[in-house]
Amino acid sequence: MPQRKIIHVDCDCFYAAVEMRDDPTLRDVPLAVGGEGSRGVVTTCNYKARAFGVRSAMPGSEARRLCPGLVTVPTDIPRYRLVSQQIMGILRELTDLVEPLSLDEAFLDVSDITDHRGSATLMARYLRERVKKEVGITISAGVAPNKFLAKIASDWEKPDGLFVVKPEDVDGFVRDLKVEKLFGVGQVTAAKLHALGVQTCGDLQALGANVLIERFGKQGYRLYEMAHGRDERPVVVSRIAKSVSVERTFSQDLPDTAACETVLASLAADLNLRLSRKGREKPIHKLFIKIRYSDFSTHTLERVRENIREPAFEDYLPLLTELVTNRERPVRLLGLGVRFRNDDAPVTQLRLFD
Ligand code: TTP
Ligand code: MG
Repeated sequence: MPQRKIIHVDCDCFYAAVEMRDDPTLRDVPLAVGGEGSRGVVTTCNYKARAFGVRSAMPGSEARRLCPGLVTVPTDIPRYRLVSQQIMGILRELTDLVEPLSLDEAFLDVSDITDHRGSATLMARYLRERVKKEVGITISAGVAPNKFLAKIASDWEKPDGLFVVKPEDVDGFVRDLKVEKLFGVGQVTAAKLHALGVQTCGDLQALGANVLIERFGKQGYRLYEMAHGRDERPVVVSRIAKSVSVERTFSQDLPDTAACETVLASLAADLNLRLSRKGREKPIHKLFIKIRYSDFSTHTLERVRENIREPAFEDYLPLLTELVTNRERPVRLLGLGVRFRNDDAPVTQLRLFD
């Protein structure tokens, strides 16, 4: 397998960074997002607040005890989501192979990108600069031959940092790497490893695969692989919900299209129920209809229909009329659906699946 080039980017104190960007009075004070009042917990805080020991998931009361001057603001996820979309958009201009892990974090596989002289380091530098200039917040980046090292690398020089683990540096880098840094190693596993005298990946290597598999099963093998800096997990471009649909198979074939029209209304009602649960906020781009005849031949038709919020029976009737050429043919299944406008991802990304 040829050497891969993976970039991991992670925004610095993301929610807090957005708040500081949008309100200059918050820039020079210790700031927590969430945790106001007596009950809430801090979602994140800026680096000034971290100097006092404030952390994510800490009750607000404890955070204020540690940092009496702490300013708190309420969380505003819709706003962070917009910023996130803008950042992901910049990443996707470089490559389609972007795997977001959360609003503020993503892996990119740039192995085949020839821009920036094909240098992943230059690409990461470029992404950091663009996000800073166009979005107004800082991101940290890690560059490495695989995901787990790239993720560790992005954290290495945080905040506003870039760290590169070159293929030839992997051995040296992992040798002294603390096992706590490994993916999937929490307090429990770390304690077990410490009990075996293991502190670093070098110690893990020395312990050997057999002992690790014996003690930790499948995870033991993964630990052994990571201890050598190996991780073959691909960057996965996640599939976004692109459509919502309902369909119904009839226990007795509907004799003709007239009969179909009578069930169309109840199908439309079902569809709206699903939509209200699954994606009323997403803008509809197309309506589609599906029909399967008694001989199992299946036909679909879709038409662009924007600016519809609750697609109704009347909206689907023209599609049915257009699709059906023989109104007397018995129908076994009828389905309706909507496709959403895809604001999050470029069309090229969808090609991977379509
Ligand atoms: P992180 O990337 O873990 O943290 P961060 O971006 O705030 O800070 P860092 O500079 O260390 O990367 O999480 C991203 C966002 O997710 C964070 O801004 C707020 C949210 N979040 C929570 O809501 N609860 C949590 O417990 C954590 C860890 C994060
Ligand atoms: Mg972050």
